[in-house]
Amino acid sequence: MIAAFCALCVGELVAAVVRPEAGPVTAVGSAVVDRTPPAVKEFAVRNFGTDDKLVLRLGILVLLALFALAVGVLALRHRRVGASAVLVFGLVGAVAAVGRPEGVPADALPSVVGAVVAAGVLYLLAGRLAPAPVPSPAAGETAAGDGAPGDGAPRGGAAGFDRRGFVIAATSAAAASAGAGYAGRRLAASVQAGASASRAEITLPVAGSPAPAVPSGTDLGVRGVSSYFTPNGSFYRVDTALVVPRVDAGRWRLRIHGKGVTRPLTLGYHDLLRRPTVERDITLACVSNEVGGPYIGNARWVGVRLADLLREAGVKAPSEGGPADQLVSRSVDGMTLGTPVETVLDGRDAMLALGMNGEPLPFEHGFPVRMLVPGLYGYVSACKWIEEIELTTFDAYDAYWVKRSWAPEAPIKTESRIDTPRPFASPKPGTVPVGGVAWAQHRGISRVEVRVDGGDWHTARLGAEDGRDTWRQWVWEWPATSGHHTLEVRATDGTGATQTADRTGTVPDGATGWHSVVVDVS
Ligand SMILES: Nc1nc2c(c(=O)[nH]1)N[C@H]1C(S)=C(S)[C@@H](COP(=O)(O)O)O[C@H]1N2
Ligand SMILES: [Mo]
Repeated sequence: MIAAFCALCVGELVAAVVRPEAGPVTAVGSAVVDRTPPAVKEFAVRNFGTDDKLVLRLGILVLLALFALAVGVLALRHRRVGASAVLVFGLVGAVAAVGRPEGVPADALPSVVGAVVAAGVLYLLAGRLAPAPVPSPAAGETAAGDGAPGDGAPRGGAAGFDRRGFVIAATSAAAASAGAGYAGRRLAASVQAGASASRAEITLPVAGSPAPAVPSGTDLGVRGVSSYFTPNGSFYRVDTALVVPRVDAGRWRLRIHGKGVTRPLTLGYHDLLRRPTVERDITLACVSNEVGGPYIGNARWVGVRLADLLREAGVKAPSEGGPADQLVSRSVDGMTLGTPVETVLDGRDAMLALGMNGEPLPFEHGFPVRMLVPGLYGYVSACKWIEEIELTTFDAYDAYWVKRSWAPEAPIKTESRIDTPRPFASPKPGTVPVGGVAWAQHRGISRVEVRVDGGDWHTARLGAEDGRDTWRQWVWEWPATSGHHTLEVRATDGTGATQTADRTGTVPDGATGWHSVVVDVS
């Protein structure tokens, strides 16, 4: 266990120099994420929510501890074999780190160096546990097994080993490891401080094209209904990053290139700040959001119109004869997302966002720059920590989630959610406000209806429309009578299409069905 602890601490220290994402636990965790089948991923998202990353880390640590115990027992009998087993673990970490989409050979270093040091520590500590030479005529030679076949088992029982020597060595190894781990943390923090400072220095521009004023009555002010704007601190977060990338805005670059790009562009953060900016209210939703789920939020974003940049680079939509139908965005952590070029150029407010609800993007939400395309689920549009845009075709390339059985194209489905009353609430008989949100980004919401126990549909009152790229609040005053009741909601979008009752899961392109809530009026 001490040797394993040592491996992790030394690994973290080396990772602080190489790259925080290359730390052994993070590397193995990321490799697991990359290979998780959709069903398991959905299970994790459903049961652990945003804590899924913590659960993954803890799982890896528990497994590692069990292996460490097994290797420790092995090392008591066969020191060299035990020490070699540690190296094998280092290899696993190294392969995991280098095998990540953004992996480079240097990413192997944290695991390799950690394992080599830990193998040495295990070898030494196991040696201290071996029986000391007993000065008796019966013992012809020392019994310290060093792994040579046949001589491993400590003879003479536990009595003979150098207890004092072991305790001193073990304590020193543990203390030195903790020191290395602490140094690693400090070093990583000081590296990140540069990114934090670059974010603190930013003053967002006043958008040349400000968001239209939010009409009064957009927020109905019904207790229990999601606020119209979602504060950054409670905005859902979905990504594969076990370590949130901290990019220094001053060093950030975005490259736009690929098929049909006649003028490739490389832009820095300040190049973007100098361009015409737009401010828009857009509701972002995750394809992993189950019916009634929490992975949706609405914010005011400031950014640069993506279409302007693409036009400048010479990009034409497929309908104009352009050769590329897919825009692949790539992030600093190797995530890839594929977006239809036609959609980005169809006039909607697709943007490279710099600001979220009045501040520079939080690190968790993609600082310094992320992409947003109103109307598309996040995994096909909302690349955080973006650093590259490549024009290609859907035939030529499958993005990260498409390789993992999600659909290549995924417009957001018309959906609605009951926020109040909560499931299994027990309101008193009388007027009970039933309320929530409904969304069909870029088509808008035209009607929301509620029914009780499968009865007639009642039209809910809608919050004023801020724009068709955002969700709308709704409320219906329910004359509630005593007893168990099932409330159901459905929305109709701006094209006149009503949300389907058919229940489907989130894979491959978003869940459908009506959200229902059971309450007990008493
Ligand atoms: N780099 C990167 N960008 C990403 C992701 C990711 O895993 N990595 N996840 C996408 C998904 S699935 C969604 S739903 C949105 C979520 O954005 P948020 O975390 O800011 O809410 O980001 C998208 N952008
Ligand atoms: Mo998502």
